[in-house]
Amino acid sequence: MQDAPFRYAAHAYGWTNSWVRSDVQIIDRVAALGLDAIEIPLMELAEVVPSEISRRAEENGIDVVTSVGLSADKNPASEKLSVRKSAEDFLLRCVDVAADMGSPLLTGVIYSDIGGVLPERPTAVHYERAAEVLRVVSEYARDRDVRLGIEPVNRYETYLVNTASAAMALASLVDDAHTGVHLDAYHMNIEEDQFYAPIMEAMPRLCHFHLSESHRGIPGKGTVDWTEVFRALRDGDYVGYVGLESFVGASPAMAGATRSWRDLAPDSDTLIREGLDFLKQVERAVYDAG
Ligand SMILES: [Mn+2]
Repeated sequence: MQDAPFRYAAHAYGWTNSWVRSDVQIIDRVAALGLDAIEIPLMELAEVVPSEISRRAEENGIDVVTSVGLSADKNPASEKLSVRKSAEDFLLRCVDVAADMGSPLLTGVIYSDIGGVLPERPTAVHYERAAEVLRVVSEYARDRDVRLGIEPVNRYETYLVNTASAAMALASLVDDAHTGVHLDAYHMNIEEDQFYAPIMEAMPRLCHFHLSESHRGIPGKGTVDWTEVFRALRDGDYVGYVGLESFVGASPAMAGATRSWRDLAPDSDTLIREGLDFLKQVERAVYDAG
């Protein structure tokens, strides 16, 4: 039997509506649940104090990774130059904060705003605008040892990148090895034909994977084909982070954008504990069989 080369993370929005400075204590909780890393959201960037977070993570012996979703005033694909410039400035600050807390990753919806609508089908111009911003950010991120990850999300959350192949296309347009792709089973369940092939397609650039269930509840209780997910990660020799991402019900910050209003588990500790148990069982079965 061979150990799967994953480091399991949990997203801090499982325990907070929006990150505030005192949320640094969530790190203790994430470590106590047996995870290897915490995923810190950078939406409330002013409340994120890198030195406090990295110290707390180090004390607990876990890693830090970061992700972000952009608001409409910071949309890299916008027709307005000032909005694209705000996106670039914000993402550069995110890279600095990520690097300052020792995160090797900055992933998420970093190419458009979350929840934005377009009255028409996006064209090559929209992708080129997003790529232009990401090229600048990626080059800067390389100098700071942070890898960018483009996370495709479902059609109700972005008009720009919904699938693994669209993420790969945008990453090729950025044309920087430091720009990777981050997949999420929840979004894949809505947009892809299946799990295995898209994960394999993204594998050359895969830098993070969200192990989110089809309803964002406890992994194992929905319709995601987890065996296929782990089979692809195994066959593609993926090494790196995988993360559990769920949101506190009725949270204005993320539940609003993702429409996760109902209670999907008794509480986040239960979701993580039961989900992690289940996912590690599937992981072991798949790796033992391979
Ligand atoms: Mn995700």
